[in-house]
Amino acid sequence: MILDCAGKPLDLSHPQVMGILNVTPDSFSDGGDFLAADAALAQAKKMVDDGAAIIDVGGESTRPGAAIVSVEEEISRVVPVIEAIQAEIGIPISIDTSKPEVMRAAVKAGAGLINDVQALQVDGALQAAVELDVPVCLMHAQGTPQNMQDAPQYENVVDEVSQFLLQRVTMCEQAGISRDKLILDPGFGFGKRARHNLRLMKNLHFLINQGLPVLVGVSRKSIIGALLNVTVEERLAGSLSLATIAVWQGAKIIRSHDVRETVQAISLCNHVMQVEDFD
Ligand code: PT1
Repeated sequence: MILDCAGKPLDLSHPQVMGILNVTPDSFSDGGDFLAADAALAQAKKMVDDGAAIIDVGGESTRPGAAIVSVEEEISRVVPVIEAIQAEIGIPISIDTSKPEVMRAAVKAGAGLINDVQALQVDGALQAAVELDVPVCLMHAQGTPQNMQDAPQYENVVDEVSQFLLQRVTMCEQAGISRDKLILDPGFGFGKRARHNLRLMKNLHFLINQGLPVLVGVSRKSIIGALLNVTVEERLAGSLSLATIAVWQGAKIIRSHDVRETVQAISLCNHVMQVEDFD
């Protein structure tokens, strides 16, 4: 299955890595647009060399407790970077945003997929996605990054997350986005306790069985820190382990900071999945 991301193909016939390109002041200097875009371009090129199939550009952090960024600020961060990398790399670019104005500016600059941690629930986002006519990743979150870890609660996290995502798929279809443009993501770390994340991971096949490609983002997340008691710099092994568990169940896209290592892990996993049982 190949997704058309504004003219650039994303081959989902085997699992792929989405490289994370954060364009926030704490990632690439600040303010100085050209320098920031230059450093971001270098990192994007490295991720392509390392085997990324898509680059996810984000101008607003969504980690727990992150600050809100204005539309203008977010656009001024992501657009120069998207323009710079779109001109030089051949793989699709996704825009990690929930704001319709940012979606429009980013796709105009060359992004070919909308990655929305609020699943197009912000006013105007669904309409923007319809008009932009690019694939969309719909993610589940309970609450907002500002409050989501305060008191996450579920009766049945697997059912609730799946039902939410399927409702959003229906909303998209009714608005005119065909389901073959949609990707689902349970939203690890977005309003979930460790046990909720673990149940979602254990039962990921349930979401995968709904028939749409599933994206998983666990790279360096605090669930790894909480369970292994490791700092954010020490979370590579944990990230690869969770990525492998996800791919084993059929996840098609792994969002990762560590592209090279993640490509290797999921490649081996895929070899095991694909091997014939007998000569
Ligand atoms: C994700 C994701 C994302 N994660 C998609 N987009 C982030 N589709 C940004 C922590 O617990 O999983 N899927 N865009 C990053 N967000 C977080 C959330 C980062 C939680 C860290 C944590 O440490």
